[in-house]
Amino acid sequence: MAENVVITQGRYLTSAVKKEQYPEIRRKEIVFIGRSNVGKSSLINSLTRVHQLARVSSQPGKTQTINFYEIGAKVADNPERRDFYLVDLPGYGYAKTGAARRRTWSRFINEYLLSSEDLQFVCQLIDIRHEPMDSDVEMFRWLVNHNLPVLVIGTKADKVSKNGVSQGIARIKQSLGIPELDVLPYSSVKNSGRAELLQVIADCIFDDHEENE
Ligand SMILES: Nc1nc2c(ncn2[C@@H]2O[C@H](COP(=O)(O)OP(=O)(O)OP(=O)(O)O)[C@@H](O)[C@H]2O)c(=O)[nH]1
Ligand SMILES: [Mg+2]
Repeated sequence: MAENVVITQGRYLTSAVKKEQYPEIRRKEIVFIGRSNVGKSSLINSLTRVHQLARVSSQPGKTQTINFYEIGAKVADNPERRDFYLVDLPGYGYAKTGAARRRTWSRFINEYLLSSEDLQFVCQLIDIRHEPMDSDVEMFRWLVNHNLPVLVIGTKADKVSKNGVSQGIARIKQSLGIPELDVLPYSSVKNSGRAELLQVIADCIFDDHEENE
């Protein structure tokens, strides 16, 4: 499965804090959301295999704008390349972020999430090692309540044992209150989960159903 989907290019396109700054050329978008430091930017680098495409930091609060990355992908037995956007967001729930800043955050992020017509699904990242925080549960419910499809990803899977991964997934499902939820474990250090996530993305960007309707 790993080589069924190939990323042919990945480059930073633009950053936005308001609508006028979204990319002019419309493409399908897949967005990454999660607490500060959970590993959103690292996952984008792992997925594209473009070193330092998204800026990573051990200090939470690194990403402060909506960052659009233009990605090209091909799938086996299909000569056509498809271009799409991976969208990196600032993290939520950063304790040092003041109330004013949190309000600004929610304003521009909510505006983006609710107004983008090209948004395909939201990858919500939750640290697999810990019990999801209230902010994670609130964000998940908010997305579901706004009919945004969510794929939950358990990050930093390399930091726990195989057993720890299963426990982490069970804990996430329980906290979010959906026992049958699919949670994808991911490690940006080992690139585990990458082939599975690429397949989900490829299924979506090579699906022409909507356009043909
Ligand atoms: N071991 C391990 N460390 C990781 C993994 N993913 C991210 N990290 C580390 O976690 C820290 C935060 O990673 P980022 O990718 O910057 O996190 P972010 O979610 O983009 O953070 P903000 O931009 O602040 O919201 C960095 O020190 C990364 O090296 C992973 O899969 N495994
Ligand atoms: Mg980041």
